[in-house]
Amino acid sequence: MCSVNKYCNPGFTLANMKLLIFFAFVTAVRGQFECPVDIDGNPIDGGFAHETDCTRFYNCWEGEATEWTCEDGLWFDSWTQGCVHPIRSDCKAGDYNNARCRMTPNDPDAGQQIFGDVFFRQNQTGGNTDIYVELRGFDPNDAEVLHGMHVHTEGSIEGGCAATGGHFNPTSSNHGSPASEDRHVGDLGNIEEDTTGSVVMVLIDDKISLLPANPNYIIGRSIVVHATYDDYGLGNGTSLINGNAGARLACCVIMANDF
Ligand SMILES: [Cu+2]
Repeated sequence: MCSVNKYCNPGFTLANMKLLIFFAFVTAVRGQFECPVDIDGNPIDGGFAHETDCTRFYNCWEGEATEWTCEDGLWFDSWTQGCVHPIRSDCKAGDYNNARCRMTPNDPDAGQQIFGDVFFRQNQTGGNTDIYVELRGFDPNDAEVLHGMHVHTEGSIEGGCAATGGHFNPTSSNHGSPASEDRHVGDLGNIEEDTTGSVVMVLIDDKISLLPANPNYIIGRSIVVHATYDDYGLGNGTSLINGNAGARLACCVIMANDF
């Protein structure tokens, strides 16, 4: 029943629907939205974004649409079928380009197994890119609380994070802090783990871009999270190249969040 169709999410289950009910309230408008059908004309169940308002969506069940609104300023996300932080959402009504990167540990036998996602959002007219970092698996008992995070040049994690190459640096600049003018485009700075070894952070960056015509376009490149903190080019040794951020804990390829 779930054939190839952009409205079709094979992940939709009754459990998803319970989650969706938890995060949203019904506005009880029926019949305003035509639920999509599959190639055989059978109605497709699931949540579908509103045409112009990312806080609203339609829940289709056996061909019947009910309109819902996300609470707390959250936006509907068709991939997870729930209401999420706006930067995480794939809603297209907001004129944004979206990307995501699903983290994979560099070494499956290492002590710290980092999983999670990094989401990106930029208005199609340009400007800053919003980044939502949601990672887990850092060791809360070691001395490392800050971890350097960068866009690396190559969009491959084949055989581990070494395949990602160096920092994305189209301007041949020195390594620096995200606030510095003299920085690699890929220099996103440090992320900070909490007492449980997780990271939930919003970063805003004025260099990276999700617009294909921009030379700082990052989709198809990679993100690397490092074992220790980035010294922003102010340290010794290879500081002006890599910020002495240490080993590569985890990495991922940046994909358009556009399904
Ligand atoms: Cu790096």
